[in-house]
Amino acid sequence: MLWTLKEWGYDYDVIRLDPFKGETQTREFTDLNPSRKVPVLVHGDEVLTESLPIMEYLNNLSVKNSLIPREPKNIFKYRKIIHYGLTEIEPYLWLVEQANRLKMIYNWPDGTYEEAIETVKHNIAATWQWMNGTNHIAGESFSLADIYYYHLITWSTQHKIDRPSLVTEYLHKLEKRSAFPAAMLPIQQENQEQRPPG
Ligand SMILES: N[C@@H](CCC(=O)N[C@@H](CS)C(=O)NCC(=O)O)C(=O)O
Repeated sequence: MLWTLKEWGYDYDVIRLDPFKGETQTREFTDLNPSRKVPVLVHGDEVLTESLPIMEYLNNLSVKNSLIPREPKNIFKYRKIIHYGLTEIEPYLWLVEQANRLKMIYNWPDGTYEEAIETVKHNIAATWQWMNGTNHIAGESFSLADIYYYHLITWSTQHKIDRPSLVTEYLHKLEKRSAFPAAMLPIQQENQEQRPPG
């Protein structure tokens, strides 16, 4: 979400909450988001939750520089790629987290971690073709799908899931964008040690 705010140059303030310290369980926060998840965006009277819809909301505030394709064929490709990540990759990455690093909170049966890792490996490998021979994952133009997949791929790498070199080159290309948040890499390393990714 921070990356998207920077893409359009919006002004924002960040309040960081640590779920491990109960900071997402306070009355003040659950009034904003009863599911107790970050991120939450407060924009005027609007309280917005869920990362991808927030990114799309921010996109739609900016009439120029849309990061969502506009042509029907390209919209389909963009939506398919996002939908695939949301349904076939991200839930299994969460399972990997819950059955491993967060197992003091969750109680998944033995073997869940291994099964979830295999599922992520299999499902994410099907996406490598989308980065082959094109500048960006949903076509030639940069889109919100690139931001989302940067997050998914680097998250999978934290679990030692290999990727082909063309995908590493794709990630490096994204990191060169002027709006790429410089803080993102150290935050991921910190996440790996102590907090849920996101
Ligand atoms: N579907 C949500 C997931 C967000 C999410 O899982 N956030 C994690 C941190 S990255 C969280 O707030 N966890 C706190 C908790 O589960 O108590 C989204 O896409 O925004």
